[in-house]
Amino acid sequence: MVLVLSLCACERSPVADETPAAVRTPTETYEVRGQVVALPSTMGDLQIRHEQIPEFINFQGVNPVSADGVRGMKSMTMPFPVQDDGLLEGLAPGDKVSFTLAVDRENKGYWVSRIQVLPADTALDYGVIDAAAPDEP
Ligand SMILES: [Cu+2]
Repeated sequence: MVLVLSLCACERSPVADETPAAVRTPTETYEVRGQVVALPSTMGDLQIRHEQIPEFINFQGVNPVSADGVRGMKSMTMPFPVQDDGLLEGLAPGDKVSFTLAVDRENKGYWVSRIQVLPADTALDYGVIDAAAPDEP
């Protein structure tokens, strides 16, 4: 396993943004719940309205607390690159989902590495919505 990983590292592009997410190693992963707002299109990435991520560590290595006392990343609607387009199969706007957010802090990148549709009657709790990232389009 170690050998495979080091071979991958040798083949990596030196430019972080050109490295497919699938061959990057995340510094952190988070299990997050939310709702699909829009599928990827020519306009951009998969959009998910996600619940608060209390343990989130930002690119500066800090687990922030907002002025109104919310720890980590507040609930918001934001774009997510996906590790593999296969993850999007059968996914539709409005679906409630559980997903793994992978973060590579060193290269300031993040992506969805796993996604699973939850039952439609799943109750989501968005708590305090981030005003800087408006929830409604
Ligand atoms: Cu967010």
